Amino acid sequence: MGTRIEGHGGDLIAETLKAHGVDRLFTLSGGHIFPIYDGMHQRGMRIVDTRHEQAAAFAAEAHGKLSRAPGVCALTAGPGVTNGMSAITSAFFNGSPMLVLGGRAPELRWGQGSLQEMDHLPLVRTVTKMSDTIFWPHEIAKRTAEAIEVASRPHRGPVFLDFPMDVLFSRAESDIIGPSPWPIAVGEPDATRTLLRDAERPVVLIGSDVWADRAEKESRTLVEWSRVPAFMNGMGRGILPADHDLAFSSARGHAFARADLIIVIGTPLDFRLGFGKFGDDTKVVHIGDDESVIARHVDLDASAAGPLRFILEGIPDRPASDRESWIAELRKVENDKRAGFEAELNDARAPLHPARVYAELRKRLARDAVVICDGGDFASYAGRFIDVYEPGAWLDPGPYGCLGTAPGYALAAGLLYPDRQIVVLLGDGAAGFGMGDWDTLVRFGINVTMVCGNNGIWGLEKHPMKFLYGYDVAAELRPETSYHEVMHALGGHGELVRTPDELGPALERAFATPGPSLVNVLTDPEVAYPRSSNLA
Ligand SMILES: Cc1ncc(C[n+]2csc(CCOP(=O)(O)OP(=O)(O)O)c2C)c(N)n1
Ligand SMILES: [Mg+2]
Repeated sequence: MGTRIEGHGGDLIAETLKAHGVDRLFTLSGGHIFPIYDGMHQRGMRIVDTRHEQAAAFAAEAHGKLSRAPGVCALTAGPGVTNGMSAITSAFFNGSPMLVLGGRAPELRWGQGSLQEMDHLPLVRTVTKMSDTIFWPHEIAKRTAEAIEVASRPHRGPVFLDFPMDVLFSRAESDIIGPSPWPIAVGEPDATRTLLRDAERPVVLIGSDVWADRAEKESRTLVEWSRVPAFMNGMGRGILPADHDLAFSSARGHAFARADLIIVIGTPLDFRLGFGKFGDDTKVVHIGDDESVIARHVDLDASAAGPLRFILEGIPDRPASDRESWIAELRKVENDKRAGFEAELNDARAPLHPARVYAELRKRLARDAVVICDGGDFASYAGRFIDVYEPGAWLDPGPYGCLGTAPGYALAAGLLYPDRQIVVLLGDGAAGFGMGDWDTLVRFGINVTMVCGNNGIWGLEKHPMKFLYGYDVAAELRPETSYHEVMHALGGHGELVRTPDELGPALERAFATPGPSLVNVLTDPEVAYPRSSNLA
C-alpha cells in the first residue's frame, strides 16, 4: 500500500501517475480538465500543450512506443476526445502503451445539454484495451492506477478513462497505488526450437513488440546462435544493425518465397506480410507477447505467446545442417538488389527523384538517429533506402496507416532525446495534417529536421487511381508550395531545395540549426513507388 493523500481529482490522478513513473502530460487546454493540470503543475510535472489534440495524442502514443511505458494525454470533453481518435486507434493497432484522460460534461447535468456533452465510451470502446467513466471521486486514484497497469501489460495498447467535470473538481482521500507485478504465462518454445533446428532455409522476422517487450538481446542471440537470417520491421528495425551479417531487408521477397520456415515474432501476420500466406511448403511460426495477437487466419506450424524474452531464450539451438549457403544466397540477392538501386540513388534530375533525397540524407544520418515517416510514396522510399542501426528508433505509422503522425511523434521523440538527431520524412500531403503543431515544435525547442518530399500530389493515391481508371481526381496538391516559409513563419528554420546539389548543404544547415527545421525538396511527381497494389 502506498501513501494516502487528500485532494481534488487532479491531485489524485497526478499523484498516481507520479507513482508509476509518469513525468509528463500531452494536452490541449480545456476547462473540463483543469484539475489534472493543477495536480500535475503543483507536483512539478511537465505539461506539453499542442495546437490540435491529434498531436497531443500522437505524442502520447510515440512516447509510449519509444519509452516502452505509457504515454499520457489529457483531452478535453467532446471535440478534444474526438480529435484524438485517430491517434488512439493507431496506438491500438500498434500495441503502444498509452493512457488517455478525457474530460467529460458534468454528471449532475447529464442529459440537459451541457457544453461539449457527449458519451465517449461507445466511440473508444472498440479501439482501447479498457475504457470507462469514473463517477466517484474516491475511485479516481485506484482506477487510474489500474488503467496504467492495463496499458503497460502485454499486449500493450491504449486505455481511456473520462471524468465528469463535477467529479474531477471534487475532493477525496485515497491510497496511492504504485506499480504491481502481474501473473504471466510463458509460452512453450520447444516446437519452434525443433522446427528451427531442422529447417534448411529459415528466416526470422522481428517486429515492434520485440522492442516493446524488451527482448532485443534475446532475439539477437537467437539469430546469431541459430544462424538464421533476419528481417525487421517497425520498432524492431535496428535490433540487428543494418550492417550485421545476418540482417537483411531488400532480399525479403526472395527470402519469403524460398524459405522453408518463417518465424514471425512480435508483429501481426497482416497485409504487410502477405497475410501470412507464403509458399505452399513453407512452415510458419507465429510468436507474440500475448495469446490475443496470435494469427487465427493462418494454419500455423507452431506458435507461442507470452513474455518474448522468456520464449526467445528457449529457442536457440545449433542448426542440424549448415546454413551458410542459404545465408550467402540471401546476401547475394541483397547486394544485387541494392546495386540495382544505385541508378535511382544517383539520379541527377530536378525536381529530384525521391531516392536521391535519401541518398543525400543517409550520408548525414547519425547511427542512432530517430527517423519518423509520415507520407505516402515518399515514406515508402524511406523504408527502402534508410538503414537503421539502433532499435526503437524507427517510427512509421504502423498498420493503421494514418497520415499526420509526424508533429506529435517528433514532439515526443525530441523531448525524450534532446541530443539525438530526429528526422521526419514527410510527404507534402502529410504535411498538411499537422502544420499548426510545427508551432508546438518551435515552442518546445524540438531539434527536429523535417525533409518534405514536395511532389505537389497525393502520390500514393494519384498513381494507382490513374492506373485503375485512366484518370485521377482528388489527387492534386498545389505545386511548389512554400512549406519552408510556413516553418519560417512559425519560428523555425526553412530551406527550399530545387536541385540535387542544393540538398546536402541545406540538410547540413538544417541539422546545425537548433529547433525545428524544414527542408522543402521539390520532387518529381512522375516518379511512383513501385508496388503491386496499395489496396491489399
Ligand atoms: C488520415 C489519412 N487520410 C488519407 C489516407 C490515404 N492516403 C495514404 S497515402 C496518401 C497520399 C500521401 O501523399 P503525400 O504525403 O504527399 O506523399 P506522396 O505519396 O505524394 O509521396 C493518402 C491520401 C491515409 N492513409 N490517412
Ligand atoms: Mg505528395
